[in-house]
Amino acid sequence: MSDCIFCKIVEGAIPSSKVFENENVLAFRDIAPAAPVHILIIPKRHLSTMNDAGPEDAALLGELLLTAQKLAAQEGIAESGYRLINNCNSDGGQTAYHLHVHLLGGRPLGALVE
Ligand code: IU
Repeated sequence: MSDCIFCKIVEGAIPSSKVFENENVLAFRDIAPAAPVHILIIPKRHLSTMNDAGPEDAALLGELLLTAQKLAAQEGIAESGYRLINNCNSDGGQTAYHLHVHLLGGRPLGALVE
């Protein structure tokens, strides 16, 4: 999508601190980290929210989670623990409308919801 910042990051038009990339998935460090490790894992193909994923995206959604698992190990937080978050739409706290999974860790994380 032409006005999507994460699509521009995928295209390389906007720089990012990239930690992983393959043909389907990109992962980069969040610009406003909420924890020592804060990585966003996104599909390269534009999906605005979790609501836009269908059965045809099952493998892609699995790849996002398995990428997060791999990056947690790479970042050294697999054993101490981490949290994966997807915020969907306004009540979910979504601000960037390109589907993404947050990988957070490196410190004890507090309550699940405020
Ligand atoms: P949310 O789940 O949509 O609320 O999260 C969006 C995240 O994207 C948020 O943590 C931002 O700091 C982050 N982010 C980014 O890393 N780079 C950007 O250019 C923009 C947002 I815009």
